[in-house]
Amino acid sequence: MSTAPTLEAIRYARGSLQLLDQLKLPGETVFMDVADCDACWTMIRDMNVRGAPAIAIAAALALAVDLEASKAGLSTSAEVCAFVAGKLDHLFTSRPTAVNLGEAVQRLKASASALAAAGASGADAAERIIAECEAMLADDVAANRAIGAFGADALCAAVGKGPGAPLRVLTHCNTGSLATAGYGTALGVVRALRESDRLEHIYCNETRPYNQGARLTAYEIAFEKMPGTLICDSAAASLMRQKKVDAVVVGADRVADNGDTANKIGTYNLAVSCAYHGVPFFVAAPVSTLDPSTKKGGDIVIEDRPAEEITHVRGARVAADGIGVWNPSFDVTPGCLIAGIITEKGVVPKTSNGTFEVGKFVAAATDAAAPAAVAPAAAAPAAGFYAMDVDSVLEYCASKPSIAAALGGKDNLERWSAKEVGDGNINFVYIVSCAATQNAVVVKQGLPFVRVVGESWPLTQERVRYEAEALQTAHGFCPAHVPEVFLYDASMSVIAMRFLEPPHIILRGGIVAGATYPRLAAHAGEYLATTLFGSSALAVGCERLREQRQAFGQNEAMCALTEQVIFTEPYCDAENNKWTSPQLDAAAASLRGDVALKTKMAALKRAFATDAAALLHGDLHTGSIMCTSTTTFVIDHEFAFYGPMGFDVGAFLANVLLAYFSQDGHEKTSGGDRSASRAWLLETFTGTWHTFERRFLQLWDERGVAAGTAGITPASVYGGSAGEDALRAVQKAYVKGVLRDSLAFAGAKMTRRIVGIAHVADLESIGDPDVRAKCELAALACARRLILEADELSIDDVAAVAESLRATL
Ligand code: ADP
Ligand code: SR1
Ligand code: MG
Repeated sequence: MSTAPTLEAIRYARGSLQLLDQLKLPGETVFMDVADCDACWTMIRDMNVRGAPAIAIAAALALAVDLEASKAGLSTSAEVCAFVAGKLDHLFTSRPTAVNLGEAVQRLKASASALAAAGASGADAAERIIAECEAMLADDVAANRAIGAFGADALCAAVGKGPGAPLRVLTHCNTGSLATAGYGTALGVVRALRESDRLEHIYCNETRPYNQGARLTAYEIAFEKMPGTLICDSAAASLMRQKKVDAVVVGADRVADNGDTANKIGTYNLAVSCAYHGVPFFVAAPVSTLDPSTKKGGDIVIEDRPAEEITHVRGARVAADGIGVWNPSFDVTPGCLIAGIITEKGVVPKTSNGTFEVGKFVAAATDAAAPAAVAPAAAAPAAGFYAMDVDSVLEYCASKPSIAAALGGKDNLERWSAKEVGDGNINFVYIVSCAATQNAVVVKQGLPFVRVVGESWPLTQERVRYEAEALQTAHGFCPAHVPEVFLYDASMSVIAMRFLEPPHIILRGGIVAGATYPRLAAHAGEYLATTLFGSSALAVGCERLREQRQAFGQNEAMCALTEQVIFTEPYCDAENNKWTSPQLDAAAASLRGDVALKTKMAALKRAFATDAAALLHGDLHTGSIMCTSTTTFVIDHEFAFYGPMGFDVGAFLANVLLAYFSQDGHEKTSGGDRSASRAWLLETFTGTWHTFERRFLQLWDERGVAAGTAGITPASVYGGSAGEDALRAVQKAYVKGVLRDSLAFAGAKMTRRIVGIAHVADLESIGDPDVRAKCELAALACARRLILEADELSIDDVAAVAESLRATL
């Protein structure tokens, strides 16, 4: 056994011993000289060898040194096995937190036991163990290079600056060649970025109190002439605030099953700052540092370091005499603050609740030679995201001044409580209330999947931004019918808004129960007219409309979902479809063969995708409306997009008609007379359209001309009575077009609620399937006419069609 592997392990220091000598602390050797196990134990304990991977390799090489010296005296493999176990058990006590050390100890002990069990000779067993120790060195460098490659790509993808744009990265402690066998873990990622011309700047924290960043990382950076800057640990947040950091990458001493990560003290501060500033925070570590047997960060034992590390600098006391000292060696960063854990087998995927399943990853990584799964970028939650529950939502609210203020301040924190009331298909909704002030807020959180289906249907959390913006825009246009938003938190995918207090209930629920809402048509018409007109070119002009559309974005995922579940699936043999069977089997089959309907559906889908006339709600059914007998509020704008006005109007009308066709079912199954409900629903159907039309044209007259919408409003171009006539003609054609679209979209919406994935309680709550099926067949017949005859029908015609179809029930 030569000393070469040990020197190779510190190849970085080799040419620069003099410089390193100046950097070292009194008594510190900085690099590991050839050592036996006893010396190695001391060097690990005294931090002369630091860095989780380097500790493991140092221990292995120390074992090799001792084994080489003693092998002649070990005549059987059982003796070798006992020798190895004794040395390793002792070495392990030098730094029990270092998971790589434990892993190396277990691995080498297992190899020795296997050799003994296989009846190897003592000499053979000793040689094989020495070879395995030396191989760990080469393996570590190879693993680090793989970490570097995966990490460079992961950081670039998370930062999203675009191909080729270099990154400004911040790191903590030393994770480079001086902490590993070579290349480094987190610093390996930085090296890989640099090697591929993707590093603009590397900042390193000095890493108090032992200053590994200032002494070692800074040394490595300077030695390789990287563009680098040393900062105080306490300057990191300011650097982020000045937008000088694109990403942070650190190493790890131990990663628990849920992704909680123990690393050098100060790491947690960095992660918290990153979450606040929206900077992706990564951990880079070999698979050997992942420790699924430790379930969570709280289970990791943190060692305290000597007080002198803080009270003294180079032997001289700098702290006041008599002061107490707390000097933990590590802290634990919760998995939810970590954007990705980079290993030599790929990036550990994040679960939908924002943490990790490290054990699953390790099992896959150790089973397969190929890299394990890399986290899918599209559905990965933002750094800092975690899925809340009724307890954590309280802490969350306490941390947000705007929410705390809405609850009446934090003085009564202990009297806050929360319940989850989400009854929709997509999200989680908490009502947080204060028993002392009687105030309440609604906190809505979007998870990266469709709630009603589960994690198998991922859904981007970007939708929450769309919802927040659309809610705020709609509130601006129509404050009487849209709740106020207090907060939008991108990293947590949270919207906090006004709680619509009892007796507000979901409109659909009220209708199913037999209630009527005399103000609904007026309120729905007002909401539709003000929001659709206000966001259209009629109000803002063509140029501004284009700017607004671009600024808002596409809400691609939600539009794609709508296209799938409304325009496509009901007319195909799709797995998601469901209907009252066998009663509706024939009707569902005939939809799939209905060429006329399919042709219209293709045109509607095209209009949905291309007619970007106004900012729509995008999902305006009666479950998206809360009301009392005198008030009406529209909520749940997560499907918002710039689309055809008729899509929103049609959605509302469709749901009123579905409610209308369900009334007979309720009458037959639950008793009672629903004739008043039926009459009110038809009045609401026609009344909503009439209110919308009247108010829309009023707004056009009042504001359209003033807004200078030339080309859309001929009066503003031509003036005079000819211009006036032209304006009226344009207006008439415009609203006729909106009605045509509205009826056709209404037909599509009715159909999908009967044969597609998501049904409505109006029909679903009719217990008797035969009765329900009859209502559904009448609604389907009405829907077909709406789709095929949208061009010819007036709103009153449709009411008459509905009445005559209902009479057949
Ligand atoms: P999803 O997007 O999952 O459909 P919703 O926005 O429809 O979620 O909200 C789900 C439920 O939460 C609603 O049906 C309603 O009962 C309740 N809710 C949502 N917003 C409010 C609010 N502002 N005030 C009172 N209750 C609300
Ligand atoms: C997967 S279910 C999708 C439906 O739920 C929402 O409420 C929308 O109506 C959407 O179409
Ligand atoms: Mg919803």
